[in-house]
Amino acid sequence: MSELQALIFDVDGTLADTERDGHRVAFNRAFADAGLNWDWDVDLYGKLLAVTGGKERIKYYLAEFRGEPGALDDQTVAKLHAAKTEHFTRMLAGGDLPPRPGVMRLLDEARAAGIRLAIATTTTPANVEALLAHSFAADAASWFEVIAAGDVVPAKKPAPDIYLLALRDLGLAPEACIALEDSDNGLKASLGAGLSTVISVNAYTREQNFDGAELVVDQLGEPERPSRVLSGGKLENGLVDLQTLRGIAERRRQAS
Ligand code: XBP
Ligand code: MG
Repeated sequence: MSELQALIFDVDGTLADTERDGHRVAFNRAFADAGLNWDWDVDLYGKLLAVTGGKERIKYYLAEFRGEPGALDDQTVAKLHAAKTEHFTRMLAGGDLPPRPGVMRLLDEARAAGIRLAIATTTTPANVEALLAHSFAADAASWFEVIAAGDVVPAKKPAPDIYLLALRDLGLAPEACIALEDSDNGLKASLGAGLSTVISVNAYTREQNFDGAELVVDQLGEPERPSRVLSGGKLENGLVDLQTLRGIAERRRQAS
């Protein structure tokens, strides 16, 4: 089995805290534009996050929270969702959603060390491009060798499909990679693809079940703001860094 060669990042909730003040607000703006008096407040949105993918989430809301399954046809849902994407990417262009602590630090360290980078996400590709360009750097998309996003796979997370696609495009076995996630649905997807996984929780995911993760932290850590480990051992210097991640890969190699 090989040593660590690549990191595969989730986007929403992992690279940046995009859900509460980003996607949620964009959905509500799109609903208002369409003349719908739906309001996804912070609590309700937490419940709606049980389903990944914006179009799927709208349908879930109709079925489970309004008792109107199928009230909007697929084309109408897709149009509503496209308007939401417009709002979301415009918000990102305003620079409103910064990277989570430790993310830029880890990306910089990985790039300097020649560790390959990939993305495996449920979100629409335009959202990933906008987030990387506006919240990271103009050329940040080029840091990632593979960006697997959105509707390119038949089943979204918690299905493993998007991670399997990223692995295929990287040409790597899961043992050579580590996934970085923030949610139970994301963890199910990465574990399903055979990937060791590090979780950085956020306000929406803190209470979820992360059995099977190698490490669960509150955030990836900066020198002036160390990570707090919630489960999975301790960190030498308060940072989820390459040393931490190589250690996880090495332990797996030895256990095999
Ligand atoms: C993220 C999602 C996404 C976003 C919205 O899940 O569930 O649906 O909320 O994106 P993950 P779209 O972080 O596990 O990939 O509206 O573009 O689908
Ligand atoms: Mg996520």
